[in-house]
Amino acid sequence: MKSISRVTRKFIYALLFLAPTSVFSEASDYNMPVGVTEVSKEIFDLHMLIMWICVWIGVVVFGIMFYSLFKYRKSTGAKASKIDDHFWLEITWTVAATLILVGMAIPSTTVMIKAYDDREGDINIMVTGYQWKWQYKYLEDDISFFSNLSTSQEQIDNDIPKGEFYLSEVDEPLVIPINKRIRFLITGNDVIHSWWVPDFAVKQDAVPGFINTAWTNVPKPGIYRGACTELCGIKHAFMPVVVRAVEQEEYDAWVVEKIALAEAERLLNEKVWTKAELVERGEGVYLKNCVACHQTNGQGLPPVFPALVGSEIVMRDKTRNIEILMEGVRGAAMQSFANQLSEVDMASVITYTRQSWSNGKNGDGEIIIPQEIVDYKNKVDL
Ligand code: HEC
Ligand SMILES: [Cu+2]
Repeated sequence: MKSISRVTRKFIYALLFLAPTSVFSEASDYNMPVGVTEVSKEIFDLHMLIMWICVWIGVVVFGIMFYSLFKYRKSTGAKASKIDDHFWLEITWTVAATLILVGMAIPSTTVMIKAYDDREGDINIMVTGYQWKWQYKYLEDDISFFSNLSTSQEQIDNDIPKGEFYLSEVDEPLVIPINKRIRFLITGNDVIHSWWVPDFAVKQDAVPGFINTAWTNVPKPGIYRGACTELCGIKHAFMPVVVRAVEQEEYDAWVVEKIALAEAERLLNEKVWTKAELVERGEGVYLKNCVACHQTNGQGLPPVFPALVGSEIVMRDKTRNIEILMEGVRGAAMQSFANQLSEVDMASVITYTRQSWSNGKNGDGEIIIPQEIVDYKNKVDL
């Protein structure tokens, strides 16, 4: 190898040994994250093992190939030899390849069986993907809520600097206790989404009509962030996953508080509401649930998302207005909000759209009180 300078030779060594080592080290930004759970660590180790096997196969195969190309090149007078077949050589490379494949299949199957174990968890949580948010239902505790993106529109529009967790923050994260087996039952409400938390090595498609499972057991408290990883419409990038893993006591306290809050919410149905109170509450509900499509100013994005400003239904057809919100519109992005909003929130968001912008002035001005939503639910037996 006299013709290759020392520098070039060093460079080739660096490429062969150092580059993969640094790229594939645990700390590298270019590598897969290691994660925090046992399964995620095993998946990482498996990935490294298979990666190195591939790297070395590549080194050997390309090494022999380039060496032969160089050594036996035509300009040095090399003559091609004529070999038809070679019994033992062929047996050897078939057996060697089979052994390598089986050697890879054993550790990967072991890890996969563990990752896809769908036995019941200590806590079982139903995860439902909606356009564009996640719903979490704790099956044992009867807790259910939505997790919405909380990054402000100003940040998205570049009107103010972006925060540290830009597009990776939500109003209400999923809360789970550490050191417990948590099983997720994952499905979709409208289109296919995918629930992904890299630190748990959990990534599972959320398919309408099917329930896929995943599980985790998080050893250390912390906030873990992920995202929807199935292209699910224009706001696909706006439905992050945030999981808060806490100590058992903190989790128990959270459960008690959530149940109390839900009860307080139910009691609000009996309160006598004024128009101003409904509108004020409704604005918050609207900003959280409706602006993605109908926009803050109620103008929508026609022709796909209709304007609520000047809508006949919103201004004058109370019955249909309630019905649309409760049932959704089949085949359109307008989903049913019956299970997403409490009766109070439903009444106030409808009232808000009826009173806001120019609708209050031009419409019939009627408000909707929570009891009307309760009555609707009783009538159609939701
Ligand atoms: C994911 C997008 C999306 C979200 C979120 C959404 N809507 Fe809609 N909405 C639509 C679409 C699309 C239609 C048109 C449906 C059709 O008739 O084809 C619609 C129609 C409506 C209509 C009927 C308007 C008319 O004149 O026909 C009302 C009222 C309405 N939405 C209110 C709301 C309210 C209130 C919210 C929040 C609680 C909301 N929507 C959230 C997409 C959305
Ligand atoms: Cu999605």
